[in-house]
Amino acid sequence: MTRKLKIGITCYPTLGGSGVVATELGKLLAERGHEIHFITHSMPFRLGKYHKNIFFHEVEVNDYYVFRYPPYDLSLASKMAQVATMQQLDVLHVHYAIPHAVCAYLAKQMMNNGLKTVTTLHGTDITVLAQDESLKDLIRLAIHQSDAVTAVSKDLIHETRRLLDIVTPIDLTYNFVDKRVYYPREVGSLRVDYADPNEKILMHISNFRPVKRVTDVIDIFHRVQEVMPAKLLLVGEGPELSKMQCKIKNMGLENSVVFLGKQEDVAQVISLADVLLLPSEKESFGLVALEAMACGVPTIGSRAGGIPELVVHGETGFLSDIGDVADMAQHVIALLKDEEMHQRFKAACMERARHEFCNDVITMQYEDIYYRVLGIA
Ligand code: GMT
Repeated sequence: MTRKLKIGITCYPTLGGSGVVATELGKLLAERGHEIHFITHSMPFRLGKYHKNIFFHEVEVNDYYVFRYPPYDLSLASKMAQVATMQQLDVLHVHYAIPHAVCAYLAKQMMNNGLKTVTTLHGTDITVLAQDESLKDLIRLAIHQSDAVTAVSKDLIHETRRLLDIVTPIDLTYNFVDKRVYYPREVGSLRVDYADPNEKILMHISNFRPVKRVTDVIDIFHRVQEVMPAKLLLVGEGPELSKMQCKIKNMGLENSVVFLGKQEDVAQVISLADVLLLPSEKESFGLVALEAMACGVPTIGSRAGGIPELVVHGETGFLSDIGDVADMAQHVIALLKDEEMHQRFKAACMERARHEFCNDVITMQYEDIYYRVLGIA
């Protein structure tokens, strides 16, 4: 029997897809018998109830009065080294190069005992941060000092190589969803709270940052609503919220758009939608489109980054050039007017999510990477 491992995981516990993927991966590895130690500043938001084999170590920041900016990164590196020693970790798996991979490198230097580190790149750490010349060398150092580096799409591997001149190997590990959680939920009774029976539901879920192009979401909806009765449900919160509210008011769409705020049970909420809109400027993968896909909801979006690796144009959704809201609206209308095509797309979505982005397969890919860096065949 292959040896069970002790794995430390660090991620942004309260934020976005990278935190979700890291937490779900930890839960799945724990189910497979590995011992998982989350080392983060707060409890990962998807961790939920008690799980066998999972432990949480809180990073406390030292706010000694001379510090104008309390040094979270140094506290994290010390905590990583402390947990690695106490728990005799085999591997530290960090999600995000900055600062987590840099902290892991520091922890490794402190330990000097062969602790292995794996870094998963999620996108923003490369496509946004690596544009900053002052951070480039630091990100490059973090990548080169990791024993293995993975990225969540082919596009992100390509971008990492292009922006940072990285030539060392990067493993492809697509995002995944747990098929026991993500499946089409029965939402008939909930749906009536948001839409009349003859109305279609369009949905967008994100952190409302500029890269998500949330105003495009409203423009697409506006065009669709001129042709067919529809509602737009917006899930999430973020910096573009006020701008969105203004635009909705100016367009007279207040009665057709509902803000649902942040939602815990994404599978339940997504199951309300007829289509998901994802017109992002940048998107290394687009986890939300996979969550929708697994719940049988096609995505209409942009050809940004890794989205085309996930959404098959004309089979599980439709893709247009970034900013081409007229084309995206046309796709929504065509799909929602044709019930046979919509049902075909829904079935293709579930099939693709289950087979191509299956939690079991991707968890085993990560496991293989851990065994490889540890030299265990
Ligand atoms: O998209 C965001 O703003 C959040 C960000 C994150 O750090 O969670 O998402 C990134 O990682 C996700 C998980 O791998 C990917 O699905 C998202 O595409 C990626 N976001 C971007 O590349 C903009």
